[in-house]
Amino acid sequence: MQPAHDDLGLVQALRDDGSVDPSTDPQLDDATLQTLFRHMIRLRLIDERMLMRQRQGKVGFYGASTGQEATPIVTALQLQPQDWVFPALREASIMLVRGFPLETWLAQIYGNAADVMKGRQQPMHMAGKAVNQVSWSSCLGPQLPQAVGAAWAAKIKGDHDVVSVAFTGDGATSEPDFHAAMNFAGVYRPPVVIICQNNHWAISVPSSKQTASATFAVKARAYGLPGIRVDGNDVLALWRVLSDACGRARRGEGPTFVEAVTYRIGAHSSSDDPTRYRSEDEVERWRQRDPIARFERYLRSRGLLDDGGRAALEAELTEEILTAIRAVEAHGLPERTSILDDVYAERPWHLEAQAEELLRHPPAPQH
Ligand SMILES: Cc1ncc(C[n+]2csc(CCOP(=O)(O)OP(=O)(O)O)c2C)c(N)n1
Ligand SMILES: [Mg+2]
Repeated sequence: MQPAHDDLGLVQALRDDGSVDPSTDPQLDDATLQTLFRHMIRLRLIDERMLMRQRQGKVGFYGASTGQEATPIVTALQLQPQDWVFPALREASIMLVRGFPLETWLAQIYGNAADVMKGRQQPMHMAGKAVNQVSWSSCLGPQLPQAVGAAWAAKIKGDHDVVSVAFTGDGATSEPDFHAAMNFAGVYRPPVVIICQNNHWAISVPSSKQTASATFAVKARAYGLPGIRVDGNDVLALWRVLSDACGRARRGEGPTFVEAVTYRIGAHSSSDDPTRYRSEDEVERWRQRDPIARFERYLRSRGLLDDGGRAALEAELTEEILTAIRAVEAHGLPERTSILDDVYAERPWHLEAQAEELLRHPPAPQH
């Protein structure tokens, strides 16, 4: 595919009947296809379990990726250990694909004594030094200039072969940081890939109210970088587009902006009720284009999956997830006085006094 694929067309590979368009087929081997499927199912099961945990009051907040599994999972499989990821709300799973332990990842959602961040982050702000993944910032947008800056630093330092990948939602493209990042990327041409997951909604605001541009991809033209629009529920098309974009960055050929067209099947987060602003008909239309179901049809048509294999995979992954959840839930809250740690090398007298005062009060009830 040509790098300057910046028309408004949608790159697709998987057809509805489970066959593939040969002109965009990345021709992945069986093992890669199965790895992709496994990670997507794993993410869906984790989301299901964690939303239940949120409803049970075990965790405060959760933001699921249901319907949007393809983009983070395909991205993760393009990355090498030295690459950096600057996510938005729905890409924490990239850490897991890159080998981050599930238990440590889950502990960051619980924020309990098992959490390496000592419960100081909000849930869903997972980060991992070992996998070069930075926590997102809660406010929309800052991860984009951060990623472009990290890529620019790599370029200046001569760290060839280090790619930064940044994510944004459709809504966050209205933030000044998006425009600053795109402009900087266009001018300085660092090795960065900026991916917009256009899931059609920014909580209750539809993407039609977010921009007057015909697409999000077309915005890249104004900034002088290639913009590509890809079916974000089509694993094979994503592979084609994202391997191209990461390859270009890795070879020093500059940045790419990718709009992945997808849909958030569930609520924005555990704090949202989407029935108040969108129709069940719309959701149902997108359920028909579920990225996992579409991919599954393809795997079955290639003889790589059958009912038995599907059930065994789900049982195995469910067991893994429940075991990890149980292990994390066995921990209590972090040591209360740890809130005073990590500011000074040694705790000074006034923080000692605060620690003593804190301990004179009874601890908060545990779940
Ligand atoms: C600067 C800022 N404004 C508003 C919010 C509240 N907020 C959190 S998520 C969100 C919607 C984000 O939509 P989008 O960028 O499309 O990402 P999605 O959640 O759909 O993946 C909003 C408005 C925020 N976190 N930061
Ligand atoms: Mg959105």
